[in-house]
Amino acid sequence: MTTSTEYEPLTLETIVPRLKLIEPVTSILGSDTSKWKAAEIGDGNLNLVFILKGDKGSLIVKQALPYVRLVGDSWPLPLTRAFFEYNSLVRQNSRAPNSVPKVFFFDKVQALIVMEFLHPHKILRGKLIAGEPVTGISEVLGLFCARTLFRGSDLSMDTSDKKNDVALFLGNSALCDITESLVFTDPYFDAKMNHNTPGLEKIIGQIRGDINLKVKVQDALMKFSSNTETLCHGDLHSGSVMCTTDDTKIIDPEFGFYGPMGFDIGMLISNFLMAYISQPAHRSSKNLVKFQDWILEIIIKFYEVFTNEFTNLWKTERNGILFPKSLFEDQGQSSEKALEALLKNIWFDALTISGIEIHRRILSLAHNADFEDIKDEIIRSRLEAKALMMGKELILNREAINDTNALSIIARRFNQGSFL
Ligand code: SR1
Ligand code: MG
Repeated sequence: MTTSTEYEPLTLETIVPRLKLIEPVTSILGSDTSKWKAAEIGDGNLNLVFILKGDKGSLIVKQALPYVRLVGDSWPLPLTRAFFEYNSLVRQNSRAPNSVPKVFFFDKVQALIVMEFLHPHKILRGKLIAGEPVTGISEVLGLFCARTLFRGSDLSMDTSDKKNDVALFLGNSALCDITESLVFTDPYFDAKMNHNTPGLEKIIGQIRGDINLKVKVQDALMKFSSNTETLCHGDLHSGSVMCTTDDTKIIDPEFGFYGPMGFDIGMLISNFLMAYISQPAHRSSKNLVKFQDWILEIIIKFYEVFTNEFTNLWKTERNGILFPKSLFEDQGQSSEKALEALLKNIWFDALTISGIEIHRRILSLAHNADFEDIKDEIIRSRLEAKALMMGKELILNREAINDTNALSIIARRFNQGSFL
C-alpha cells in the first residue's frame, strides 16, 4: 500500500517514501531505500511515468493523472483508466504470454501500476524514425493480435465470462470517448482542438467534403461503439510498442475496450504506413529504399503470422458459442468458409481503421512524431498529403484491396505520387 489513502499524484520527492513499504517493490529494488533513485520519464499524452532504480533492480511506476497531460487540467479524465490498463495487462499476459510487461503491483485508489522496466527497449516509433530494424517484430505483433483477439472473443471464451467482462470494460467509457471524438470524428470537421500543417487545406477540403467517406467512417464508428467482438488493446500504435534489436513488447493498454477485431490490426498497420510514407524526411537516399521496403515487409509478415495463428486457434481452441464444432466438424462439414469470411471482415475493418488513423494523426489533436518531427513545413505537408490521400483510398476502396501485397502496391503508389 502507498502511504496515503486518498489519491495523490507522485512526485520525485514523494515516490520513495510512498513506495518503500510495498513488498513487491522492495524485493525487486532492494530494501536499502537510501540507494533508490527516481526519474520521471513520461512523454506520453496522459500519465506520469517514473523509473525507479535500486541496488538490486529497476521498475516502472505508472500513475494516471486526473486530467489529460497533453492538454492540462482543463480536460479532466477519470483515474479508472489505470484499473482498465491493469485488467487488460492481466488478460493479455495470460492470452499472449511474454508479450507485455510483467505487473508487480496495482493500487486502484492511487491509479498506480508498478511494472517491469523494459530495458534496453525503445519506443518503436523512435526506432522507425531512426531507421533501426527490429528482428522478429512481425512474429510478436502477429501472435499478440491473433491470441488476444481470438482468446478474448466468443470464439473462445465462456459466454457468461465474456459478457461479464464486456460489462466491466464498458466502464472505460471516457477513454472510448477520446477515440470516438479524436479518431473517428474530429478529423472530418473543423473541430476545436484540430491542427494541421499549412498547405494541406485543399486536401482537407476534399476529405471533409466527401460524404461517402464520412458515411464509411461513421459505419466504422458504429462498429467501434456497438460491436463487442473481443477485448482490444485500444491504442495499438507505434508508441505502444517497445523494442530492442530483437525483442518486442506491447505496452499501454489503458484504452482497452470490447470492440471489432480489425481495430487493433488497422491501427498498427497504419502506423507502419505512416512510418513508411514519412521516411524520405528521415533517411538519406542511400538507405531510404531498403528501410522503406523493410517496413512494407513487416506489414506483410505481421498479417501472415496473424492469419496463420488465428487459423491455428480456430482449429484448436474454438470452444465458445460462435461457429461451434457441433455445427461443422461434428457434422462432417468444413468450417473453412466461415473462417475465410471472418478473416475477410477483419481485413476490411482493418483497412478502414488504417485510413481513419492516418487522417486523425495528421488532422486531429494528437499527431505522430513520424511527421511532426519534420521541421521543414513544405516537406512535411508534401508527405502528409500522400498519407492523407492514401488514407482516403483505404477507406473508400477497401474492397479492391484484397491482401497485404495489394496494400503494399498502394503504399508504393502514394509514396511515388505528388498531391500538392
Ligand atoms: C488526449 S489523448 C490523445 C491520444 O493519445 C493516446 O495515445 C491515444 O492515441 C489518444 O487518441
Ligand atoms: Mg499510450
